[in-house]
Amino acid sequence: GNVIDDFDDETYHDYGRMMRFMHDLAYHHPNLVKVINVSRSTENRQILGVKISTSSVFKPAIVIDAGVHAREWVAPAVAMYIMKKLVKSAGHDHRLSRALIDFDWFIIPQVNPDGYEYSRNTDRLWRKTRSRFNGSRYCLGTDANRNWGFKWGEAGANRSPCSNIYQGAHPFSEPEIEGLKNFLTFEIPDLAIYLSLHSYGQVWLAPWGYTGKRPDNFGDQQEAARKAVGAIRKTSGANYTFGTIAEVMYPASGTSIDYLQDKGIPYIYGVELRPQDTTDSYGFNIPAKFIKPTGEEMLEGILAIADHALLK
Ligand code: ING
Ligand code: ZN
Repeated sequence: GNVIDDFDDETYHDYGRMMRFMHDLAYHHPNLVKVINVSRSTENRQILGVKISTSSVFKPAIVIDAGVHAREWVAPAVAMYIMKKLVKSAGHDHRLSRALIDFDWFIIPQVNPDGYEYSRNTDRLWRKTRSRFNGSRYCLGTDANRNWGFKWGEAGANRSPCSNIYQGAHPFSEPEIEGLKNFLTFEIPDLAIYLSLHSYGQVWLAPWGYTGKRPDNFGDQQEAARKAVGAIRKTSGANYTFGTIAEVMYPASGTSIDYLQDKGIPYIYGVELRPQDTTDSYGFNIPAKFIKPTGEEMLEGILAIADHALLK
């Protein structure tokens, strides 16, 4: 084998292993892959991603982030699966090569590395970052998906640092999120498609989260999402439901989804990956053998969105 094949798709790797793999990809595919520096965490871990691109001219971008919530381990694993698959398929698989010609791909698999390592080593069900604010002696961490500066602190967020949906001391208080926002704003001139990977429940989510109302372009977003959900079903048989965050899940303010919708990005989705069951199954502890099928179906879903976006 080689260092690329040796990265096991069926293991929940630690943060350091994932970052090494991204450096390996860039080293062995210098004309296709670059490691990008997105931000640093509270505990000073680097938040890295890869840019996969066949040209030095900017193209419309697809951005995929994962690991915003620490315990949702399948999400970073799926992000790693997708980047490996794309790079290995370049110049071999026609459809994926095409997708690399049409778009610049940015994959940021570990937005919350401090939380992820804490979930691995100390508290499996940890969700938040690991920041600490004055006034909170006992409770650490902010919900990184309540910290964005659009409708911050409204419905579905909490002001108590002890809450699992704590919004943070102020918008973009988390260096992880401030850095990601700046990266998206200043380093990506034409953001066409943004997906944030979470788990679990098998739900394909569109804006808004802060209100039950639907955005003006909901019809087009829904059309694209229906194609994605259809492609997933065709790939694996898995059933994903679609709707807005507030409609299908619950109100949630300060998410990346709402922030980017407000900025006018055309295709923005949050995806709750496998498993589906909310009562009696694996939940966040989905076994590693499900990484591959979840990654395969998710890649098909994203390609369906990409096809749709190209037609517009
Ligand atoms: N669920 C999300 C949450 O932040 C969500 C709902 C997902 C909102 C994707 C926006 C984007 O509460 C989980 N599982 O964290
Ligand atoms: Zn989540």
